[in-house]
Amino acid sequence: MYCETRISMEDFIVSSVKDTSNRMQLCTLLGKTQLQLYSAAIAEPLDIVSIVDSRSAIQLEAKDITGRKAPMPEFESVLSALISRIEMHPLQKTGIKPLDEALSSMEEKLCAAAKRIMLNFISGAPIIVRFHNDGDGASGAVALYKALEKLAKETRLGTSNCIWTMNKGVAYTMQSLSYDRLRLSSYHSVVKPLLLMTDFGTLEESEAAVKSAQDSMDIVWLDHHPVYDGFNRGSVHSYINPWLEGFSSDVTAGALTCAVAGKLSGTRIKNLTKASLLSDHSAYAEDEPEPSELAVIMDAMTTDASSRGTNVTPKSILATIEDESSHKLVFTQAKSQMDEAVSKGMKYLKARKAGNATIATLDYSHISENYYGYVRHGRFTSVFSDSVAAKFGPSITIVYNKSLASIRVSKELSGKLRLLSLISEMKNDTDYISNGGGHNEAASVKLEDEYAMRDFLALLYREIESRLGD
Ligand SMILES: [Mn+2]
Repeated sequence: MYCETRISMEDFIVSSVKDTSNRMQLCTLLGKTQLQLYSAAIAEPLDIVSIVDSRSAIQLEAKDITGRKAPMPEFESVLSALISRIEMHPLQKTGIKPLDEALSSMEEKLCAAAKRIMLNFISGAPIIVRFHNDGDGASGAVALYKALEKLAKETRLGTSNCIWTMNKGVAYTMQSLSYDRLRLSSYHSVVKPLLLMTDFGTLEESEAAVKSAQDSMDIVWLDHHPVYDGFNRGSVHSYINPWLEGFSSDVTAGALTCAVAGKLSGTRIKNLTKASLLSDHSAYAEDEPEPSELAVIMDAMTTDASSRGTNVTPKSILATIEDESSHKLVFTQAKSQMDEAVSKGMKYLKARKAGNATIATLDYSHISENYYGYVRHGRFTSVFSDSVAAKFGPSITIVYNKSLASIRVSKELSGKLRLLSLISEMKNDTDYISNGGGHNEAASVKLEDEYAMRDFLALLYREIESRLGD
């Protein structure tokens, strides 16, 4: 009788503990398999627990905790044995040749990022996913969410260690960091917590917070914004940016993140990848019905949440996408608002020539009072610039709103104009630009106050004319 019990007895190592609101702990245990159990007793990372029958165990009891601690090498070998059973999936093709080539040249780095995520997933250590509040950021987050849900089913683990946050704005700030630290305080794990950032953060404002975050978290960072002079990826665990790999912003952060999600679980990512291209006006974007609707819905939901100051999760985005009537409602409303705003903008724009190109300028006050939600300054400028290009050909679209100017440059002009360097020269030569940045095809400039806009525009026209003239 005693012998039988010993045969079925199994040792597990506590790899992660999450405090829950009902004074129970949720423990992730690693042994011959991975297991999650609630515990009324206090367990700590690296505790060895003995569970008589792991299949029928529903709760960890005080008597299960042996009082012995696992040495770190033993924990590591148990974890790596479990992970080696899960194979990485092959890189999925999107069918867009230059994009597939870019992604496959980055495959090794994407795979390393996926493996780093897997480490936390299997060991129950927390993963904070922060995504930029637009369709590109959201597409990557939705793909990752689907991938981790699928993995959870396959490994019989839960996803309570995954924390989803829409990042309002383009920086990882000290405030973001202190919020993340607060949320990590209810977890105790052997493996270091992980912060995954997608589609934002490559700017000087993030430096301090990224640097101090690394005491308590590893960072996997997928971005496609141009790196600035003096950018130092430092000791960030994985920083993947097409600009450092010989490509440009056309390879979206969503495409990178979808590729990582596909590697993790084989979840289908084609339409989400295409939606990210459309949302960010990538040169690889193709107008297909399903991805276009996805892009509009993700743009609309993230914008709406931003304007209300609330969070939107990949789970709620998926729920909207998958429910036929909400899908239709969100899409049609967003689309018709934008169409109306754009045709109004086309009436009020002022056009001038610069070499063979057209500069179209619009005062956003003609638009802003009448539209809420999906129609926002930056996104309006992107959609509006498509209509401007359709009417005038190669063009530069400037939409200004009080002290903020949003600028779009047709692809065929962007190499010659080099918008980012133009903005930084103007910033050095004048005293009214507080900051500016983005991509060479899409950027924004913030002035010290709205009264400087006339001077700014006059100088900008001259600079554009001189660069495009010769
Ligand atoms: Mn983006």
